[in-house]
Amino acid sequence: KQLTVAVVGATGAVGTKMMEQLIKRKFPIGHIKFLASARSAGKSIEFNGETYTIEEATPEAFEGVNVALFSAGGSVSAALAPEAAKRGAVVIDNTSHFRMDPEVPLVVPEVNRGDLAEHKGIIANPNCSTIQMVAALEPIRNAFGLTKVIVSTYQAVSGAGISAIQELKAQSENWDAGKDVEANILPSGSDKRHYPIARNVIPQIDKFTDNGFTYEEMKMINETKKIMHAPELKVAATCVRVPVVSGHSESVYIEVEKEASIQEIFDVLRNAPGVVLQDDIATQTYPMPIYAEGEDATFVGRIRQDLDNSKGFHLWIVSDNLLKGAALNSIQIAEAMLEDNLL
Ligand code: A2P
Ligand code: 11C
Repeated sequence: KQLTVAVVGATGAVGTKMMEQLIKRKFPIGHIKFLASARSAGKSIEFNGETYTIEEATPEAFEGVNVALFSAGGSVSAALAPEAAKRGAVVIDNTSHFRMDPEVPLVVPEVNRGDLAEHKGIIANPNCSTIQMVAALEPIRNAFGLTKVIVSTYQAVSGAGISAIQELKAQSENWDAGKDVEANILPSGSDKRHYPIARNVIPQIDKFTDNGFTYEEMKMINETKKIMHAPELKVAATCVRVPVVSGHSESVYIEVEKEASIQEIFDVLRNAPGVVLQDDIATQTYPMPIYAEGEDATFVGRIRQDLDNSKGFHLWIVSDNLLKGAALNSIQIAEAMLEDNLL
């Protein structure tokens, strides 16, 4: 089966990776179109050795499209994903706009692939920091149960888009040259104050909600419960931006239901789909973002049993936020739907 595919936000940090993944994974493409804002319409874009012209994302652009991969911001998805679905496309949306809609499956294929069958035209791809965490925790939950998760993140700037990557680079160069350092993007383009990320860490990702947690923290809390079908699971998150280009890292404390040994946790993770165990303190082996960048897997290491609670474990989880956290998971959703005759 050859499909007509649209990539919405093709010029962006995630859109570019989606294009690479479609080629790398040999997705069965009959036709493909690249959509972005009016600013980019008419410009050229290379895909698989051929040159295409970027089109403006409009409702009509989705006529005849089978799969529409959206990563152009929540407001673009809000306006155009229903238009694409109305025209018969299956939308795989990388923004947060539809994620908590009960009509919209929120899917990490290794965790809740079965939810895809319930789709009504739109499927949501979870937040990057949520995806890598649930990919690592689901096999542990299956084996030992899971009651509590407390996570602190160390998130790369590419999560905030190409402009944030450029800002980190410019700030680093200006620091080194002794020039003024300007901040216009982080922690959140739409918030009042901006801080440098070069030589800094910022304990704010996205804006604050009324309860004092940020939207990014609430995404990790709410999305984890939805994906794992675990409304009773206790989840707390602190999300922090660090001066890394790509690769989100997470320090995660969990409590399981049944007694488990470190060796049993190792065995479960060694056999988990999409997970690579990197844990050998004798050789200082543990996951780090510069080595996760460009890789498909979710890497887990530094696993320790808590010293006060035998059912408590500490883990360090790292993955490329633009790949498993975004583009790769989106394409894996499309592949799963194709295999399950949902496309
Ligand atoms: P454009 O390059 O034309 O602005 P990033 O997350 O890396 O910042 O990328 C955002 C992506 O979303 C880009 O491809 C950008 O296209 C696209 N985009 C932004 N605004 C719109 C819009 N109104 N309609 C369609 N695409 C948009
Ligand atoms: C970040 N996790 O690192 C965010 C980016 O809800 O899809 C992804 C935001 C989202 O800034």
